[in-house]
Amino acid sequence: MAMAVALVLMVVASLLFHFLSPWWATPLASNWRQMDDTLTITLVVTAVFFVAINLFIVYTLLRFRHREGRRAAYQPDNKKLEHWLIVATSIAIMGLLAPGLFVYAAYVTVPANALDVEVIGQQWQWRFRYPGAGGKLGRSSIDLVSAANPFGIDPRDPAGQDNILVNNNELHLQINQPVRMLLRSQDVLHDFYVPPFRARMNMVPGMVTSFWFTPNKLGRYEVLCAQLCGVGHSGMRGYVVVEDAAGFQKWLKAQPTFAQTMAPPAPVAAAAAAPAAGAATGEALVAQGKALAESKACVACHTVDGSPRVGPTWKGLFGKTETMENGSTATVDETYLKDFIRNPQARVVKGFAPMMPKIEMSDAELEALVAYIKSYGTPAATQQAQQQSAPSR
Ligand SMILES: [Cu+2]
Repeated sequence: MAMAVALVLMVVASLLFHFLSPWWATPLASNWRQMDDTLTITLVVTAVFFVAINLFIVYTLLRFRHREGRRAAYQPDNKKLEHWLIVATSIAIMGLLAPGLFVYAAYVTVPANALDVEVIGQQWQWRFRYPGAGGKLGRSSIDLVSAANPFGIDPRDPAGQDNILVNNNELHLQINQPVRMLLRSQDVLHDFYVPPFRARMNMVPGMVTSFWFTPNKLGRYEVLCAQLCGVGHSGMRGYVVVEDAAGFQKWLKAQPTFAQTMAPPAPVAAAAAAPAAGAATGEALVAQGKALAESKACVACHTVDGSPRVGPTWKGLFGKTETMENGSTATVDETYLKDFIRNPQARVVKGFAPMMPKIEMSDAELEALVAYIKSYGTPAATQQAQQQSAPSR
């Protein structure tokens, strides 16, 4: 009797939880209503069986409960019942699987007018590439990845020269324009997922996977990595901005082409790289470093408020004396930070696991990031460093 009551309570609680739960899907912002419909079908079919099977058990518990003087009947098989069960479960399983096949067929049939956009995942950041005026993405290879060429585009392939590069975590798309997302990973398994689009796909090192969708609602949506890809996984975030055609074209024009990024540094970048810049540039440099710390997901492992996470906090780090795993010590100055970021596995700080990934950064980017870390250093150390560096410049 207690078991029967427990089962009824479990069924009622499950149904109440479903209808009263605050966790509902985000509003749909793409063409994939079919994904939601498929999920609803799955939920309804499994819910009907869940309720029916549990209530059937409750019925048998009550109907065949122990009574004095009554004996159980032995019935080893019942062909008629077996046939019925086979038919019913077959129909239910077909009902569960068939809609998914139709939706998947649509998911892999890309419309002819779809714009190609490449997404590159790396622990724990996103990059994006669009074809330029030539309409083609140039050849790329993991072997060609370097600080100057983080996308690994083949400089000898003419098709890659006009490719538009977005070396941060914000992707822009045009409303009602179908896009085919071409996904690559530079290290481990990742998964590009924007919940309101309902479309996602794993990113597998060594291959290009793809899916398509049409964003149909203006807005700024969060990108998540949906495959556990290391300690910084939860910080692997980005944004997709869906805007009108004019806004999208304007944004796209402001992004550099591959040829431009490979050209000798522009005067602006050179100024940012020069440490002798004035106070205003110093602030801009710190702001640039902050943006980098966010887009490269440094903040997934390093805090700026003193609380420890996977890596050392940046609060009070600059100027501090760090002890290494092998007992040696080192003062955290600009050279130390740059060396560490450039080659994170070369030495191990005591108390921390050697798990920091190598993130390709240009000299200018590294300068900005170090300036940002420095801005959270101990006040005395920062002042000292400024005094030391001032006369020599
Ligand atoms: Cu990831």
